[in-house]
Amino acid sequence: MCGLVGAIARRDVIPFLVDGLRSLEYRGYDSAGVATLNDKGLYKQRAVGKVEALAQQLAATGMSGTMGIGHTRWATHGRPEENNAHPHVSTEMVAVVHNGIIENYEEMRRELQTLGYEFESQTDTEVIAHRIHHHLQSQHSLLAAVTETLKELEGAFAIAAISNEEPGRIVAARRGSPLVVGIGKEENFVASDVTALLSETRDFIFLEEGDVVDMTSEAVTVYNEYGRVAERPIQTSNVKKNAVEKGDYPHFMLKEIYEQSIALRQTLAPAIKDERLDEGYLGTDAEDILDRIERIHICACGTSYHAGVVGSYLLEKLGKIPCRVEHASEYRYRSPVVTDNTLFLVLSQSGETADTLAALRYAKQAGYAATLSICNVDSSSLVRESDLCFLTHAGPEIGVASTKAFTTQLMAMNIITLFMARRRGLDEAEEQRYLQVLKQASAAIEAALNLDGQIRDIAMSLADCSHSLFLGRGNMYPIAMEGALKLKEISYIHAEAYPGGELKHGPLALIDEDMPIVAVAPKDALQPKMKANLQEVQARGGKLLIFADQGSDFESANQSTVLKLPTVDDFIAPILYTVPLQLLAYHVAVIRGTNVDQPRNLAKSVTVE
Ligand code: HGA
Repeated sequence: MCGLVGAIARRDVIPFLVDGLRSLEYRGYDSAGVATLNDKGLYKQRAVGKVEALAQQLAATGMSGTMGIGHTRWATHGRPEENNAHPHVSTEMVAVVHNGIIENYEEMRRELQTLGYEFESQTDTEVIAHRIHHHLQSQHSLLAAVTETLKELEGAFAIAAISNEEPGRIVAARRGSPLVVGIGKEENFVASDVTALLSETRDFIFLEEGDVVDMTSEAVTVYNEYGRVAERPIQTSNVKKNAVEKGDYPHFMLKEIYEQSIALRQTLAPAIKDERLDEGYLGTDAEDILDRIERIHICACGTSYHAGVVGSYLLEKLGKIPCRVEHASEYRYRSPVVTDNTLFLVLSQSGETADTLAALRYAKQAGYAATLSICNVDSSSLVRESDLCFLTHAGPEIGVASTKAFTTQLMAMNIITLFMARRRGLDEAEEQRYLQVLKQASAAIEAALNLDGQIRDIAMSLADCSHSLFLGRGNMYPIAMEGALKLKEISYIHAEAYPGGELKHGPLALIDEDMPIVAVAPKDALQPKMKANLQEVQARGGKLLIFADQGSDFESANQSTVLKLPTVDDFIAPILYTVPLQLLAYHVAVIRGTNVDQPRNLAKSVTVE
């Protein structure tokens, strides 16, 4: 959340900063700004709203400079107004951009006020600018002033700072929020994410926790948390620039829905070795660790949490291992009891989700047998800090509402389930059968995508409603939760998910002709029960949209519309049934005219608690 970018070169970097912010806009988009140092001194421009508003202002003012920092904001402290937008400036001398939260900002603010500093914003960020300015009075350099300031800050954050006393320098630091340095030729860059830098370089240094980077156009020096020069490898990224472009699709979300078939294939392939699922893919110690595991404890947030719930059903049913799952934001504040030989499993698309990362760090101190992450970003904190990792290969996901990252997490859960199941009686032949089923997931998704036109037509019937219910049973319940989350995230329609059997314990009271019910009801052992639940709805005048499969005997009638998906093995049904729900949410949102890729109040990669 919040994206920051910085550049130092021998050319005008303002156009690059603006483009970089456009790439980072998925992280926050309520206001944006840039600051540069040029012959007129420290100059900043900020605008409320999208980066485009900033771009227009910059074009009008003709601002230029060979170095600068920029920011696109997702407000945590202070409303999205121009005075709260970054960069924040102290005494026309220091400018700062910041991602994260400074937890002790109130006391710092009071202290700075007694020192005579005046505040223009309600942000926690402004204290950083003033503290750096304050330290510059006694320290010999921007690097030293930033380092002193970092000692005083509590919280998780990344910052970049410039000072008009050292116009050829950017100092940036990472503590809890991601930050990457891009290495160019006589120019260097820094950003929250490589996507902002791909137009300029492929060579990156992924900063580690506590790192401070001192950057000129000629040199990059990284200091570790103890203030010592740290050797950090330069890694060459193979992410393609067009992987972060929309191409012919009207929205990233639609592109990413359509990319799922290939993303699933890419996720499965590296986990197979010699025609068998390979535990070594999780890490060198995987076999030993999995041998010792007797329980699994899953933590995640949002969409990843739903993948965790699907995983818990699979792990208990097929993997025969006790498993629990909970929200990462709750976990570490409730004094959890840690049982022996328990694996702590976390899921996060970005690997920087603050709550999940904090849960992992808590768990590492709490006596679990080992930690395992399922993540889409190999350079992320989550991957680096867990003992084992299942890397999904969804490719960059830009739409704020997660799609391909979710279905590839489900694929990872399937594979991990088989790793556990093979220790608990699943024989080789059965495992091979499941592997063949996993290989069919991509084709099944393609068949589901063929329903896109029909789903678009049906979306009209939901577009004017204010509330909706999603129903599922068994492992389709978390898929109903995910469908409801997609709809509310991007269409702003209130959507709630219930297990079908829970309906009569309360929500049935809500049913009338204005409350559409979306049911996920493949032909599985629970379909007869689900059918009975749906009859209870129909008997009360509720309108049904049912996603079933070719083999089931649901038929469209007056009050109900049935869409049929290909029949697949239960094992991959959660992956398949996710797709029509994503398309439904997408088309409803398009009809309602919302900002599909950047829905209000949300941002991707939730790096604040
Ligand atoms: N706390 C700062 C930065 C917000 C942020 O990182 N959001 O994800 C602010 O409110 O401006």
